[in-house]
Amino acid sequence: IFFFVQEVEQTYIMIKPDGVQRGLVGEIISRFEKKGFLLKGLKLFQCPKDLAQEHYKDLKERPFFPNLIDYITSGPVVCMAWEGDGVVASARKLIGATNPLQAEPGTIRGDLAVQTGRNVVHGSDSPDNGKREIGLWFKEGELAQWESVQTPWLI
Ligand code: RTP
Repeated sequence: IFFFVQEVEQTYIMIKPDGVQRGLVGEIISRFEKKGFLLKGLKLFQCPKDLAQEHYKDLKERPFFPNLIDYITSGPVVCMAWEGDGVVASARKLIGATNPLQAEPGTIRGDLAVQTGRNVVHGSDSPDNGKREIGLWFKEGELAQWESVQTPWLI
């Protein structure tokens, strides 16, 4: 007999250096909290170049890649692991389109940003990438084990 354990979905969300510099950390965290997702990992972190390159390796042939690496390593970022049903797709909706001028009002980028190259936040684009990126940015033991104690109808 095989038991398939349904894993709870997790996504990697990162407040980029412009979000930290502009004092938007609380505002951005608040949107994911209010939505009802569970914060499983959180740290302020100065990203080394090699990690930025690994994280964005799929974009390494793109002309903006060097600028992207300089941007992500230009100051501290806030690394987060968020958990919940459908959290990957839902977080992408909360974040809004890559180009903030095309992001809907009400989304993080739609409300808080104007440039693609300064779009304040990152969110994993699939559950597999969520896993990969959390593994990349967090060491073992940095993620917290906890469940919400709120009554089910509140979350
Ligand atoms: P992210 O990975 O940061 O959540 O962004 P995304 O999926 O919405 O966009 P993606 O195409 O994966 O691009 C990653 C990040 O690269 C920067 N970018 N700059 N034309 C440009 O100058 C350009 N295009 C993309 C953005 O910071 C984008 O979020």
